[in-house]
Amino acid sequence: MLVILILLREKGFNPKISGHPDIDLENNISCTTGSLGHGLPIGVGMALARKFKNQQGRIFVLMGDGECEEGTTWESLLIASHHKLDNLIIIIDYNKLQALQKIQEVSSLDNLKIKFESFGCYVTEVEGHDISNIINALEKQNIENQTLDKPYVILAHTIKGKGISFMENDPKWHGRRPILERVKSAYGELE
Ligand SMILES: Cc1ncc(C[n+]2csc(CCOP(=O)(O)OP(=O)(O)O)c2C)c(N)n1
Ligand SMILES: [Mg+2]
Repeated sequence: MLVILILLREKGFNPKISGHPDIDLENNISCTTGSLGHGLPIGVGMALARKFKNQQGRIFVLMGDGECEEGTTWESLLIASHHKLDNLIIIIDYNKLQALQKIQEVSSLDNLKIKFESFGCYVTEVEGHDISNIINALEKQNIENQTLDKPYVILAHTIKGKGISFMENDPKWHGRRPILERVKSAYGELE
């Protein structure tokens, strides 16, 4: 969530940096999604509207793996595959953690690829830390998905806190604020 706010700032917008993006049309945030499970249904509605209006363009939804536990995910996918929304791209941050716990300990998602496929999606898996992997997967969708008539899911395998040794894969950093010393060492590691 925070990453999206920071990227918007890089693009010249000035969203309020808080825990979650709140609706703020001036700064290009058209919906509030801090409550998990809302982004995909909204994205499905946008993609469907484009189909109805014969509009070009794709809708991108970035979700957490823990977020997939929300029932709205699977309700939305029923609609998305029924309407053959091949203009919908869903990128899953597949870090196997949800806030302060391991997903496996809370409510196992088992094989997420098979789950998405069984809900009528085309699924590809990538290592999610190299942006070129995501770009390749998106280009592949452009070329190969034309005839699939399905939503396209990119399962991006990631490590939470990647690149900062004391944070990597440690769920306690989900919402904890590091002291200044640690911020400095994190900047050092990220160069
Ligand atoms: C509807 C709803 N329930 C609970 C929460 C509290 N919550 C915030 S983040 C989170 C875990 C989300 O897991 P994931 O999507 O995997 O994100 P990650 O922790 O990997 O960043 C939870 C349960 C919330 N924001 N919205
Ligand atoms: Mg997660």
